[in-house]
Amino acid sequence: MTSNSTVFVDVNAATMGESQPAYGLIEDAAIAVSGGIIDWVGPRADLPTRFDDHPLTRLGGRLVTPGLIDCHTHIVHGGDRAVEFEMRLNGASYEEVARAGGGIVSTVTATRGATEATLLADALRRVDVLIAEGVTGIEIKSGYGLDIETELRMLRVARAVMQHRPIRVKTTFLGAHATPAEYAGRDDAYIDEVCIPALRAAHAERLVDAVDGFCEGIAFQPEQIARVFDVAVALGLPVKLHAEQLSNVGGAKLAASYGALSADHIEYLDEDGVRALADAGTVAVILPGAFYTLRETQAPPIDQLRKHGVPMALATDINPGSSPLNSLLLTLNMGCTLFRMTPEEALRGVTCHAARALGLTDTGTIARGLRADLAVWDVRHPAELAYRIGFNPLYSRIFGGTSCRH
Ligand code: DI6
Ligand code: FE
Repeated sequence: MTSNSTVFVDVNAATMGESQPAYGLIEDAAIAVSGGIIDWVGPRADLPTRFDDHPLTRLGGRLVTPGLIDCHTHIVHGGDRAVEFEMRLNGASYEEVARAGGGIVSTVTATRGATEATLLADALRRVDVLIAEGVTGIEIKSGYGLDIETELRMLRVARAVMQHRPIRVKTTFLGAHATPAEYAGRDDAYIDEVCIPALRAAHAERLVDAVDGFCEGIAFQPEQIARVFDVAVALGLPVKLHAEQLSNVGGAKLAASYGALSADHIEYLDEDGVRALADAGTVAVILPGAFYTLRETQAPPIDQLRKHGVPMALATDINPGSSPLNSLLLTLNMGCTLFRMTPEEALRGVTCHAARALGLTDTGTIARGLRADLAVWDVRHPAELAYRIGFNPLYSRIFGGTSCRH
């Protein structure tokens, strides 16, 4: 019997599997774990006798969900943008901020100047906040280096997080995030001379799990993103895309044409784009943090995504500029309150749909054969997780079957 084998009882399980009953809820459940893998889940009364030798772990009538997954973050970055935040609130325009060296450029400068140790220490502080909220899996992007050496350093730091914390990390190459100052006005040259060589180098060092881009009027056009995605496909890497955040330039359709794991932001997605996502099986990743911080007014087309059966994920988009949001629990509330997602849609958005947005098939629901990555909550109903604002009801987090009390 291994240390991470037990049967969790005195618990209600929101498995996030079947849609009926809501949340896949099993009251008075039993969850048998053998060697860190879920071996059986169901009503305790039906627990098979083959688990009689498993020690019981009693959870006091609490609620258990799959461990939460934050499927879109820029957690690794240098510096911060607090001064820019203050400038804007003192009336400076986005352009004045940019002229003062603000925006993505300032984070690129800070990241290029930061050591791997500094980037890791700063990232771990942000990761610890998510772990304390029951997060067991995260995605971390590059995209603030915009030169080969710093893009690789960012991805090495992202990989290193897993050596320092009990959490799963999927890395995403985002070299096509912005054009650096030294390539101002030469986007295509940047794509060919820096972005694509950096992607190849990251893949050769086994640092990258997926490839992303920022497809927007102020960033890269679909045809430029397509050049990066063609290399990703040739390297056998899945893609995802920041799309339709500030306008509709056809990013989501491009992503869907590549069978993308996800299209992210999508505030300006139209019904044609929704259909394209539905046909491709691409997840819509909803990011209320940037919408809130930038005081946007165009919400994503949640009703159309529902109508066409597009799975919706929710994520913090933790980044120093447009979304300095470090709470996935608050993100749940924002998805409901700002965008009218239901509490069940929101919870699916940070569990089973978030797993799908990362191409993970071994986590995201409480089901036989999946990892025992679980979160135990001092709440009576799953809706409480999205309902409260600034309150963390986590009782314990279980990673690979091993509990850590908080
Ligand atoms: N969309 C965003 O909102 C962020 N990146 C992106 O592709 C902006 C990142 C930043 O402001 O630092
Ligand atoms: Fe982002």
